Amino acid sequence: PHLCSYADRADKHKNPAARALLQLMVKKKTNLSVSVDVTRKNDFLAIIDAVGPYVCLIKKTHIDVLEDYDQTVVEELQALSKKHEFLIFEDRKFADIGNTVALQYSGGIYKIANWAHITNAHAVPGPSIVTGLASVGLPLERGLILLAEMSSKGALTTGTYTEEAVRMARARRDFVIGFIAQHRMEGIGARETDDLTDEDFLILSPGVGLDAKGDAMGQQYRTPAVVVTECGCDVIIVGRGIFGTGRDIDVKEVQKQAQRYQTAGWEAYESRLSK
Ligand code: UP6
Repeated sequence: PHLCSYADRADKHKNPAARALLQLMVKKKTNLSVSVDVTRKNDFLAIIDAVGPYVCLIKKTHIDVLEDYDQTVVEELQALSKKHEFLIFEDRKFADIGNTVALQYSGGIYKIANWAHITNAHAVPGPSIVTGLASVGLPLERGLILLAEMSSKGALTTGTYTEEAVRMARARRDFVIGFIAQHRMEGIGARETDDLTDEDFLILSPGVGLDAKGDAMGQQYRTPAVVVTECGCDVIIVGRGIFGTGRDIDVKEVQKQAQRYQTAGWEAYESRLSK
C-alpha cells in the first residue's frame, strides 16, 4: 500500500476515520499533522487557526497540558475543525487495562471519545487495551493508533515488542487504523495463516524536523524526505519545528513554517509515488 496513492487507499479503507483522513489529505494536498503542545488556551486556538489550511490532522496537545482548560476549548476546536477541514487526534497514549481505558476514553472531564476522531494507545497491556477502547470508539466511528515504535533515543519499542503491537492491530483492523512508527509495518510479525489482503496501516511519524536533529531530552528528528520517501510513512507530525521553542508565539511565523512543512511533506510523498 505504501506504493499506492492516498486516494486509492481512501477508496478501499474500511474504517470511517481512516477513510476521512485519507480523503482530506488528497483534497488539501497535505500529509502534515501539527502537534500543538502549548499550555495556554489562547495560543492553542490561535496556532490551530493559523495552521488549519495546511494540515490534515491536528494532534492535540495532550489535552491535560492546558493550564486553563474549559469546555469551550473543545467547542472552539470543533468549530476550527469544520472551518479548515482537519481531523482531531488526541495523543492520549492510553496504557492501562481494558476497563480502565474505556472509562478514561469516554468519561472524566475531557470525554475524549466525544470529539477526537483518532486517539492512540501503548501496546504494553496487550489486546485487552484495544478491546476496551473499541467498546467506546467503534460505535462512534473512531480510529485507534497503536504505538509500535517511538522516536525517542533508547526507546524500548523494538523487535518482538513492535511485532506484537502489529499483531494486535492485525487482529482488530476494524478499529486499529495504524501506528505511531518510524517505518511501514505491513506484514510485520505475520503468521502463515494470517490474511494480509488489503492490510493498510496508516503510519504517523513524530520526530520530524527540517532544521534540528534533536532536543536536550532525547527527541530525535528526521526530515520529511527520510520519513515519507525513504521509510514510507504517511503522516508527518511536527511540533516545535512549527511553533518554536519560546514562550511567545509568533502566529505569522507559525503559518510560514506550517506551509514549509506541508510543501516538504507533499513533495516527499510525490517522489515516493514516482519511484
Ligand atoms: N511523540 C513523539 N514521539 C513518539 C510519540 N509521540 O515525539 O514516539 C509526540 C510528542 C510530541 C510530538 O509527545 O507531542 O510527538 C513531537 O513534538 P516535537 O516535534 O516538538 O518534538
